[in-house]
Amino acid sequence: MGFPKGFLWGGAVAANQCEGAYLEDGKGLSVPDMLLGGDVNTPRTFLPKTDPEAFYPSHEAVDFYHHYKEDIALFAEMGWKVFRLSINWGRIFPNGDDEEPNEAGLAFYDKVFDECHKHGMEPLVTLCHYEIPWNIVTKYNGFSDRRVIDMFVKYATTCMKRYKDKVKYWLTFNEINIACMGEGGIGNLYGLGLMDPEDVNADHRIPLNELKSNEQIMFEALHNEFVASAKTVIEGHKINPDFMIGNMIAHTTLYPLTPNPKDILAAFDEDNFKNNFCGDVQVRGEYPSFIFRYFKEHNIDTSYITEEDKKIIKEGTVDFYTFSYYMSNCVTVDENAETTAGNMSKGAKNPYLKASDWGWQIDPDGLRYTLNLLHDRYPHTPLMIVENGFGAFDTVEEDGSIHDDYRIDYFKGHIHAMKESIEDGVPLIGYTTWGPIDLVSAGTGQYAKRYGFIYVDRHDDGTGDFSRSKKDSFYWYKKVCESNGKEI
Ligand code: BGP
Repeated sequence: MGFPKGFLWGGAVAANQCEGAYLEDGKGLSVPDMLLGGDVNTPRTFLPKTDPEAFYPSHEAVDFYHHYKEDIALFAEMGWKVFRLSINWGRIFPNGDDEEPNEAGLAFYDKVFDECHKHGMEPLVTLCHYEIPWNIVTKYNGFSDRRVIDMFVKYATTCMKRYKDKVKYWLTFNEINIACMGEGGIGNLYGLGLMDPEDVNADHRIPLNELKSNEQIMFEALHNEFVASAKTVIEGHKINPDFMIGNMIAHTTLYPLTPNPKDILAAFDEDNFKNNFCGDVQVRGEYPSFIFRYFKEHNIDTSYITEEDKKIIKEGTVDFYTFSYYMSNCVTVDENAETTAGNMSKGAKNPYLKASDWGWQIDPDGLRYTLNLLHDRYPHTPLMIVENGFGAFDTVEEDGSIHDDYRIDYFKGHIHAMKESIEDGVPLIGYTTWGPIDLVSAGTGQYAKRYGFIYVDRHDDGTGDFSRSKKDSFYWYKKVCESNGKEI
């Protein structure tokens, strides 16, 4: 059977991780602009005071802002049908709460989308890939303030009206469930624009209501994102009924570590909380029953979920479900079990899997399993994988070549799993690999954690001339796209 005709092959980036030009043409600061680079062992940290020595990787990133023509031409050379990118909210509304949009920001994305179409590629636009304007963090404490719902919807509809003939595919919030991933500080700041009250550096933080727990505020903020997302779907379809508007979930597949029924149930509960809760709200249009047990046990007062909100969430269900897939983890009740070193989603170590240098366990079979689970759960909803890739240290040979066979192996396994899932009857409509061009890592802020088919000469010590070159994987992925997945 193989991949269907018109399958959307491509790649995915986020504005804050590739654009740079962080204050150019009227852009305001957004969350990642305030985060320092980290390394393999140190997660990114937030630095409130301006330190001239500090290195903020998003400020220049890989300078896509000035290289977009060259980069899009390289993507097209690989035979892509779709390019997933985000609009940087702060380019359009620099403070998030501005009256009027910033024309220079809108004009930049006009040029980017025109360039995509020139090369026969559809843009797939994420409206918020962690790029919450910094002013919304400091003035409103992110999405915990209901007023931010309408700021987001205004921003989203401004973009949808402007690009209604240029962009058909839209995603509302990147990895909306990051809040449930146990990431704490940076996870909440990225996903919800919430400053961690425990963060001693957080001198911009506005005082939280002392009567509310952090978790209470987190769930309220997440709820406000659900409402903002659903309103965007409703308004978007009025702007152009042909729009396909999706959600985006960080899916870390979870297995019980042993056949102990206690492990099975622990994995089941964790899977529901981390992977299914947000997707259920956005696809089925209502909060799943299991989450109310969690709310009860954690003393979450759910009176913030109004009848009006429920109607909006019901009406604004997504047209397709998209997700990132990098790894699987195991779950156990055994507190002494060995854990993975992963910085994003920790879990028990699976003795059958190898891991990347960052501890992310490599599991292509888990992708077939996941696609089938999702199809079972949401039988009438098309699925798309919008992130999958292998972060690695690459070596540039003397002649400039880069032999990244480890990356090719990773992709081969996962694309094979996609093929198998299509045989299983899963309605998979597309695949955009993560970081097709090297960019700044979201979790660690490193350049050294490279994902690209295209190498960028830029390093964590601030050196490099931003020149682009093709890795071996570039030629390999080109064959995949051009043969519609026949040659892997
Ligand atoms: C996802 C994010 C991306 C991306 C990717 C890889 O969570 O949506 O922005 O960066 O993970 O993670 P990292 O950059 O930490 O390797």
